[in-house]
Amino acid sequence: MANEELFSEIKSALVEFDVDLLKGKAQEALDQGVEAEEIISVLSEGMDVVGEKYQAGEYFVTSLIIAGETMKEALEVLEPHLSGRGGVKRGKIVMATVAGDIHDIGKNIFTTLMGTAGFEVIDLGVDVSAEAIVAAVKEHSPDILGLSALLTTNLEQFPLIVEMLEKEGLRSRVKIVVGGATVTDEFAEGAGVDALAKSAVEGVNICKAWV
Ligand code: B12
Repeated sequence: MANEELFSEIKSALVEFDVDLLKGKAQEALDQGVEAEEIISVLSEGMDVVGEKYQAGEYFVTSLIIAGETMKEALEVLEPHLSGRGGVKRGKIVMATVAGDIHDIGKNIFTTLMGTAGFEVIDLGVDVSAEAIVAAVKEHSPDILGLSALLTTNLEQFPLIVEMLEKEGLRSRVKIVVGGATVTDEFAEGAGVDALAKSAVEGVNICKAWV
């Protein structure tokens, strides 16, 4: 299939950090009528390849940084094409990447999609302490709390946040969705959150069903 070839070119351009080629290929895919959301999934697969190369010792931390920057450049091409649903305000979400973790590309994709789906997004940023997250839930009374984590060493922030919300009497007032490449179903279940989304698109669908 023609798309498959283009998708594989997009992945290689990302893995080789060829920003110009990547932007050109992303635009080509858009011109061919491929949905921006689908191109983001292809880019995420490319990021997995970068992660594998890092794990194999073929790439270093600097490569991860460059990959992150390359991905952000490609997202700039795609963001104006994400399907919006102007006007309707569906609900409010407070979003954060948990303490100790500075990965924000996945979080940003999810918050962008949530914004275009009509949600009011309060993005607390990265490396956000459990205390600050609970304080934001108290202050903003969101319908949903979204948490992102990519480091297995920091996943224990999820049950900690759930416990703190329970202590404050806030847990029953907010739905919690978590995401991030290293979060497993078993962990999410044990952490006491309401849902784990394997992708940003899946996350948006879960939130739409809730609100
Ligand atoms: C780019 C990258 C970085 C960049 C991040 C730049 C940035 N601005 O985000 C930098 C260089 C900073 C970095 C640093 C490190 N990284 Co790093 N990084 C990556 C890499 C290659 C890609 C991550 C990414 O952006 N993926 C693309 C996005 C789109 O995917 P995603 O985040 O999973 O998000 C998608 C879904 O999961 C979902 N999603 C994500 N969050 C949420 C939340 C909600 C609520 C919902 C609904 C959905 C959702 O939506 C997205 C789109 O579908 C991954 C490898 C990988 N396969 O993930 C390693 C990886 C995550 N890093 C890793 C490591 C080890 C590190 C470092 C410790 C390295 C070091 N020695 O310094 C540091 C830690 C820094 C810190 N304290 O956080 C490991 C983690 C291993 C582990 N099991 O814990 C990985 C898995 C690489 C590997 N294979 O070893 N990293």
